[in-house]
Amino acid sequence: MKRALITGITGQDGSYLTEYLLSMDYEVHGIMRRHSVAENQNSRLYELNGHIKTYYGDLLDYPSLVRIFQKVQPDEIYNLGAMSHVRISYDIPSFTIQTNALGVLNMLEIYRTLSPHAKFYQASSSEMFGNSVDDDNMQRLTTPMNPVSPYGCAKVMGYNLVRHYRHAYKLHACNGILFNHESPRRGSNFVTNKVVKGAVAIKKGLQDKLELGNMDSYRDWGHSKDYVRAMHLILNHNIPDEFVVATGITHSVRDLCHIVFEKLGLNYLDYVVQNPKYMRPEELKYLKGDASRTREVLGWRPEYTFETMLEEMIERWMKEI
Ligand code: NAP
Ligand code: F7E
Repeated sequence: MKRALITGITGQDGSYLTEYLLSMDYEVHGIMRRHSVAENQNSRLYELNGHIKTYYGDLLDYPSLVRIFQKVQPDEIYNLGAMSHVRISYDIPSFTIQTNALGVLNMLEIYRTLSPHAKFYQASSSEMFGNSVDDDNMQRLTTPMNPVSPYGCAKVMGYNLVRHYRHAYKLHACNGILFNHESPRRGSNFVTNKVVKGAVAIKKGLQDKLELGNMDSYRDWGHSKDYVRAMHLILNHNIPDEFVVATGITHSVRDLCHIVFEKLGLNYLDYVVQNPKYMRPEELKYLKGDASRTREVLGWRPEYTFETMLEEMIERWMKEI
């Protein structure tokens, strides 16, 4: 039985990855932060109670990480823990850089000293590219990284540290550069779930307007369930390496609103208003990822489409609101 250790297990991806690994008979261990409302700290993991082992820890708390590594002795390490909200990273830049960059360094140091034979996956992000776009309007491994947010800057540091540790210490450490991925479990302050939740509340007569920021940025949106399968494939490829995970299809925030409201029989133009509060000091305008190498080398394919993913998200809020 393989033993996996997941940081960020309470998050969107952490919870889906846990379910996926359990379905393959892994023993799953996860690092959880203390939250003042105890019910909130593992709300995405309720159904897995009794099937996983969790430990209080923090990427910035070196002693807790050492203790957990010693106890678990993992075969596979998935470092998904991060301050993952790009707009909020402008508000709390120092915490973001510490968690998303120095947190990776902490993990790598403990990995190389205590579990050097394990495999290490780092949750890298398309936000690292910033506004760099290749001539064919896509981003790929060779696209220059010019981040435009504290979040993106920290992720570039984490990405480079993983490559450096792999080369310097001959470790099986790899990066997945994942483009945006969503699900019914997505935080409701990310744009997809915010739009779906708001549109459903409007449909049910509980809300009049939906306030958004920039509606003219484009994102390559996939489903978290498909992307956690890619994480496992990347980690278990015989050569530790970098891989891009994306759908290769891009939509604007405006398209997103149009599709979601239309599915509910509404016209978004009647309800969506812009509020400068949700604008960013510097916007990443356009993302469209080239995952052709990931498809060819790892045989990865997404199962969800943009539309089936949004339908699943609408279903969640129709039940919940
Ligand atoms: P998420 O739902 O926000 O989950 C983030 C997880 O990190 C949560 O479990 C959170 O714990 C934990 N965390 C935050 N700060 C921590 C700290 N200092 N120490 C330990 N754990 C900490 O994010 P996600 O969508 O699942 O994303 C997973 C990873 O992939 C993140 O690293 C993210 O940056 C990266 N990524 C995401 C996307 C995407 O589109 N979803 C794309 C590319 C890369 P709490 O629940 O206690 O806050
Ligand atoms: O914004 C625009 C916003 O916050 C998407 C993270 O998972 O993916 C995610 O980062 C777009 C941006 O995701 C609102 O300006 C408009 O252009 O859903 P988001 P993100 O910033 O792309 C990357 C790959 C990650 O790695 C991150 O961890 O939507 N937008 N109006 C808005 N965005 C939000 N959140 N709220 C609005 O009201």
